[in-house]
Amino acid sequence: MTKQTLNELRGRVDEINLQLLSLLNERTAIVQEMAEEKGKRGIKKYDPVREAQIIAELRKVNQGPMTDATLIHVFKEIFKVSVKLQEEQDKKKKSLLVSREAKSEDTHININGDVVGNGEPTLIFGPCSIETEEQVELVAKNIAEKGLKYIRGGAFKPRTSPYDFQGLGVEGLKMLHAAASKYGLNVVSEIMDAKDLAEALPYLDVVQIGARNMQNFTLLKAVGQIDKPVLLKRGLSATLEEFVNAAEYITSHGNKNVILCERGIRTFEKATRNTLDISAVPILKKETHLPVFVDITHSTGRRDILLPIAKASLAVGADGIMAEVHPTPELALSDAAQQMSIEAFDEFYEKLLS
Ligand SMILES: [Mn+2]
Repeated sequence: MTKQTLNELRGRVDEINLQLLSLLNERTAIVQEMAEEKGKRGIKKYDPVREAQIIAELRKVNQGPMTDATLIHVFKEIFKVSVKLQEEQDKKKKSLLVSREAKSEDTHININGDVVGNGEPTLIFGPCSIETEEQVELVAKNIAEKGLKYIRGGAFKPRTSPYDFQGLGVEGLKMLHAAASKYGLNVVSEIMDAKDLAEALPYLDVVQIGARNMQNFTLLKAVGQIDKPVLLKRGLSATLEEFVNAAEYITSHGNKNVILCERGIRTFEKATRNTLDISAVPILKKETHLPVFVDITHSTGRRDILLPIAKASLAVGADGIMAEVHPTPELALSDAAQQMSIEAFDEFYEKLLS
């Protein structure tokens, strides 16, 4: 065989490869069309009986040199192409709005000019409960002096005991909002009941949904219809799947600006108030495109380990952290044991940055 003939033969093989590619794609497109039609009529898409028939027919007409075994192998691979493509498309159709499959880029949330989820950690501090004007003023001033942009404070308090302090309601929010406005801070506060939303909204920049309300679907649907970001806390005993679905309730009702907040889960361990599920952070970051925060106060319930827990949270990819700060924690009307004093906060903040 001359070099010339060999080149000619190579050229023919190249040509056949192109034809095969084009035919395979044509076949795949037709099978897809059939799958769609079957889907509409509710017929099962994968039909192994028909596949066996096709192979039997092909064997009958196969004249070689390809052996029957090779023919079967090649056609089974060709059948797989369509099945795999179908599986991928079905998965995409079923994927949640909050999932990475639906949107691969991170969600960035612009809160009055400050962007959450862009790689720079968002730090949210403030008292457990809003108690007095002086209290929130002191904390707001200290937060602003650090150059931070957010203050938290509870006005509607979901307390374990009905006899514990229940919060100041909208009056409390007005106090927090006044202090925040004075120092240029954004307000993060929890709403427990959809009926309070309209009255409270003018005083809020981020609406928090607490752990105990993570599956309050009426409330989730209601905050899905507002135009302010929602910080959704993970329920006390909620799986990540339940957590992500709760976020989906909000986004599917129109509000795309959801922040997920891991706050510890219930386990047998008693050394901390809850057990911080640190692995939840990278998992949520991987499976969803939403910003993920960690509430280091409620997950631990311990002032003495806030700093390493904050560092760990940021190290595993958290977009932000939340912690409680009170001018006189020992006199606080809620969560007295776990809030940082202003002095402790100064030290914490300095060490967090170093
Ligand atoms: Mn608290």
